[in-house]
Parts: sequence; structure tokens; C-alpha cells
Amino acid sequence: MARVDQKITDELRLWIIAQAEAGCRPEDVIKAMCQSGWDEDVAMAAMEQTLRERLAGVQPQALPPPSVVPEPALGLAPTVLAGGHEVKVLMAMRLPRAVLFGGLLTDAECDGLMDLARPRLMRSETVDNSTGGSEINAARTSDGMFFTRGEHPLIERIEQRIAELLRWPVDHGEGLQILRYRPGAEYRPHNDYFDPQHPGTARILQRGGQRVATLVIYLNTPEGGGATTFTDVGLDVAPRRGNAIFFSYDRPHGSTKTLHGGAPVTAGEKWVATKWLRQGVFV
Ligand code: PD2
Ligand code: ZN
Repeated sequence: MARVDQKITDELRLWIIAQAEAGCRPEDVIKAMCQSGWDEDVAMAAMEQTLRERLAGVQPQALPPPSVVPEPALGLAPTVLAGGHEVKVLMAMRLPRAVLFGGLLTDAECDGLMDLARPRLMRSETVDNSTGGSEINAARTSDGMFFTRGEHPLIERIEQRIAELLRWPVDHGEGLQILRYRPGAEYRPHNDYFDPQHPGTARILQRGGQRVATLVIYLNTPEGGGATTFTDVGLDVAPRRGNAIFFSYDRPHGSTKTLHGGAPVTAGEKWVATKWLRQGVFV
């Protein structure tokens, strides 16, 4: 049976090199690939390209090792959480791993978060990858603030609900971030994980390791625009008050297909709360 995905990936190149180094003959490697579903032409092209690059001294980039990631229990919907709070699963996708939840927060909880955040909003900063500090960035034209974990009973309740839904401990989460986008504001496509190649990343990882998942909660329904877009796969998530989009990335790598952005708001405001989940305890 032909495989659906017949792209020559880094993983395939590494496997071909491993076979060659183990002394397998190219024709046997191609035969093995065909037996596991590769089209013969694709197998030959992969072999040729890999060995040519190998002779030219080009090293294929090994994937970073995979990490355990949060995975919500998607049994019988709706999921009933502590306090009888019901959350619906509106959409689930495998690659990128993404789940859209309906009704994660009540209207009163959304209002409560916006009221607590409003007086503390500042022009958003993003992580400066060269130093590990933060900087004002034209790619993110929203206003934002961070709560510290558990700083208010409402925050604590929401954090416990998220931990239960995503089956990931409260202490592995960063403090909730609130963003407010005004008309024209956007968050250009980016990855939420920290790029291992950047010099500032080592310092960032000391506080709980990599980010492995994101939950963006919509606190209002903008009058126009403001979708969360997954640019690798053409998925646009409409912001709806109380709903939340979850996505995970088991390695800091494009293979997770989690490049995403916040499309420009065209009318009204857009408010979100973002929770980032780390591999370990975030201090
Ligand atoms: O507000 C959004 O839709 C959005 C899009 C992309 C938020 C984030 N990223 C984020 O907070 O990381
Ligand atoms: Zn993001």
C-alpha cells in the first residue's frame, strides 16, 4: 500500500545513512523502503540525494529529542471538571496537535480577568532570543501583562481548571498572560517554543525547561478579525468568548507544525489569556 506522505524528510535521510553505515547495500535499503510502503521512485531519489549530500559533507540536522507533552482526555464530551464545570470539545486535530474547547471560562470569569488586567496593561514585549531578556517588538502590537501563579482566587481557580483539563500540574505552567489587541493590532506568526539555536535560550530553559504546549483563551468575541492562525496547515480559529485553543509541540522544531499567529483585529478589541506549559516546574 502506498504511503500518503512521501516527502524526503530529515528522519528518512538519517535512516538511510544509518543503513549505509551498517553496511547495507543500497538496493537492499530501497527494497526495504518499498516493502514499508515507499514509492520506488521516491525511495531511489531519497537514496541518491542523501548519499550525494553525504559525499559532499552535508550533515542532515538531527531532530531534537521528543518531550512528554500535555494531552487532554478527550473521552465522552462534554468533560466535567471540578465544581461541575462543563467543557466541550469543538475540534481536535492531530498535526499540529490542537484541540478547540468550548466554554472553558464563564462570561463572569472572562470579565473578571479583563478587569484585573486592565490597569496593569503595557505594550507587549517578546523574548529577546540573543539575551533571554525581553524587548518591544513590532511583530506583536498588542498590550499585555502577566499574572503570577495563584495571585488571586480567580486566577487560582482558572489555573486549577486548566491543570485538570490538560492533565498537567499547575506548577509546570507559567503565569497567565493577558493580551489586548486594538483595531489593526496583530501577533505575526511565531513559535511559542524557545529556539535551541539562540544564545539566550539556555538561560530561559533554567526556569522549567522548554515550553511544550499553549492554551490561548478568548476573553471576548471581537467584532472583526483576530483569528488565531496556524500558517503551516491553513487553520484559522475564530475567537469566541470563553473558548480556548490548545496546541502542543513535543520538540522545538517545525515538524510540529505549530507556527501560529494572531491575525489583525479589524473592528473592536480582542482579549486573550495565554497559558504556556513547561516540561518541568516553572519557578
Ligand atoms: O491572540 C492570539 O490569537 C495569539 C496568537 C498567537 C496568541 C499567541 N500566539 C500567544 O499568546 O502566544
Ligand atoms: Zn503564540
